[in-house]
Amino acid sequence: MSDEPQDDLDLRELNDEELAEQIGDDLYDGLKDEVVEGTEILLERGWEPYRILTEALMPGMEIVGDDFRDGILFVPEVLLAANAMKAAMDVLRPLLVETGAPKIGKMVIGTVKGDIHDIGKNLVAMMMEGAGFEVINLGINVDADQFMAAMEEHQPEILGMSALLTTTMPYMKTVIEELDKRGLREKTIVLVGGAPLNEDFANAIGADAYCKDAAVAVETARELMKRRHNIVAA
Ligand code: B1M
Repeated sequence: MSDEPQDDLDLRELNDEELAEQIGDDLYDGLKDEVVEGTEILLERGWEPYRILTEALMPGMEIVGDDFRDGILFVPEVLLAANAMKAAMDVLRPLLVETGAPKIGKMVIGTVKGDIHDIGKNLVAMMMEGAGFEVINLGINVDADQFMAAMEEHQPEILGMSALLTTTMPYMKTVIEELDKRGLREKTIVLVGGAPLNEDFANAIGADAYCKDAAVAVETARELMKRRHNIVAA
């Protein structure tokens, strides 16, 4: 992103704020090793994994998204940035999911049919695991039959769906209708998320909640599980 040659830049010489910004720049440039190194340095300096995600990695990805939209970046560059983001998430994953707590619920999650964006969905999966949920991550391009097979096999309390494209988000409704047909809708908490969604859309398709980010997904899941237990106990 910057015009300066970065060849001999020592990331350790940067202060926290500069390093967070540099990680964003390196992410934009698809420099996987540098993004991983910067992430490790911030961890060594005591940054929480979620802070690294939200203050270093995600701002970088947002600029990638804007420049992709504006025709400044193209798919190959965005793929490199996505790979760098995934490599950093691999470093953070064990820290985000480590929990000795007993499992508090189960969630099946996937990116819907026609859509291959998985970074946000994987982040939600990690944060949910970290919060004590068992997560069955079905991956990308998941159709209604695959969702239903997983619901029947794993019997989760929660179904999570992700969509990043305006063309794929309507498919979430198809999945909810299928859930209904099989008599599973009433007993399932349906959470949806992804950049183009909003609360009105979630209401319109009959989901239980729209989650704007991974932290909200965790809070919402906890809250709806609590309510459900209270109803069952009452
Ligand atoms: Co795509 N892409 N992309 N892309 N891509 C977007 C989404 C786009 C907004 C870029 C743009 O134009 N500005 C645009 C969509 C426009 C639209 O429909 N409105 C777009 C497009 C057009 C496309 C293609 C069609 C491009 C093309 O081929 N011409 C193509 C589609 C392929 C397909 O899916 N069939 C395509 C391809 C790709 C890549 C493969 C290159 C790559 C994906 C790599 C991968 O994921 N493995 C890619 C990327 C990386 C992006 C952007 C730049 C970044 C997405 C991302 O990872 N964000 C994206 C621009 C953007 O969103 N600003 C873009 C970081 C991530 C942490 O955030 O995913 O929003 P996000 O997840 C958040 C929340 O949304 C929420 O929590 C997450 C964490 O806080 N959340 C959930 C998400 N899922 C949830 C599920 C839940 C709860 C919360 O369940 C309970």
